[in-house]
Amino acid sequence: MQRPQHAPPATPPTIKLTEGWHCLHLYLGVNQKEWQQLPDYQRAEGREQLIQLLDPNREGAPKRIQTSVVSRHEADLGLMVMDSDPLVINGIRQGIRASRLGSVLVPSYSFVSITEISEYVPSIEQYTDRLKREGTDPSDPAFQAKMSAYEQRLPMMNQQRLYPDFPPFPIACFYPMNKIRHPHANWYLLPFSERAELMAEHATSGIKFAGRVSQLITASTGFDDWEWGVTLWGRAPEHIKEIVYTMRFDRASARYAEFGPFYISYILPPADALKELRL
Ligand code: 76R
Repeated sequence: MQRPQHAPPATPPTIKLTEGWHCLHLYLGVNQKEWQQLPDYQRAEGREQLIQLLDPNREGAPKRIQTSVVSRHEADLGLMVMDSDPLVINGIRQGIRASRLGSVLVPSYSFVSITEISEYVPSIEQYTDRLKREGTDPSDPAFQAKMSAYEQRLPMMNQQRLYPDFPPFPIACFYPMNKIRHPHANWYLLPFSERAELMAEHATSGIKFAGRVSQLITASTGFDDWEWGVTLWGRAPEHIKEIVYTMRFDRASARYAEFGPFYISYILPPADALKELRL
């Protein structure tokens, strides 16, 4: 029997995503007064609890967790946490609060998002069409080579978008962003074809940073106050400045993007990060 159109899907209710991971960026500051009040044995115990909690290799650890030390004064410690289960992620936040250092490490900013494959990632067919439009002849061996390279690359790239590995780079930059809805520049009133063209231009400018910057765009419409979280990892600090500056000139950013606060941070293992924080 055919199900009526308004019936909910037959899958059971769940807090997990059909595909992809939940993501939390969490920034915490040290409350010096609270720290000074802790006796030595509690400091040591708290330190051990945190090193254990934030260890990416412990049993039950979230699928991904990265600690970093933040430059701007609003925070000292930065965490990026990803998992299929949002409660595993929440376990990190609650675990910090419930630890001996719970009153010392005070959250000052957070950002909640999910991984996704952007609607502007060209399918094989869209990629073929684009090559043709750009004037590559389908009988040209170069056309075939580009096609098969893309066919090979796409599943890997999609895996990396949904279930990302963190790159071995020492610098992380996080900021939230929107595409604006102003009367004279409303991204959401553009036809898909125009948005796709602008995003293709954006991708072309991004690819020039391959090997120097690695990016992860997580979606947050309905999950947080901004529409996307941008996480950039840099091989060296100047590449972060250069990519953000360069992209300001992409039409998709120049005309339609607005940005929240930028958090630049330096990645360290938990024990080293705590040492850096003098904890
Ligand atoms: O995922 C891909 O590589 C396919 C092409 C691509 C898409 C669809 C891409 C490439 N991006 C896509 C989507 Mn991006 N990106 C940003 C920012 O600071 C700014 O001006 C904007 C912040 C940076 C720095 C960046 C980097 N991108 C998006 C989207 C989602 C749009 C949607 O779905 O509606 C946003 C918000 C966004 C923003 N992007 C790239 C980069 C880089 C470096 C690349 C090239 C990646 C590569 O090497 O292939």
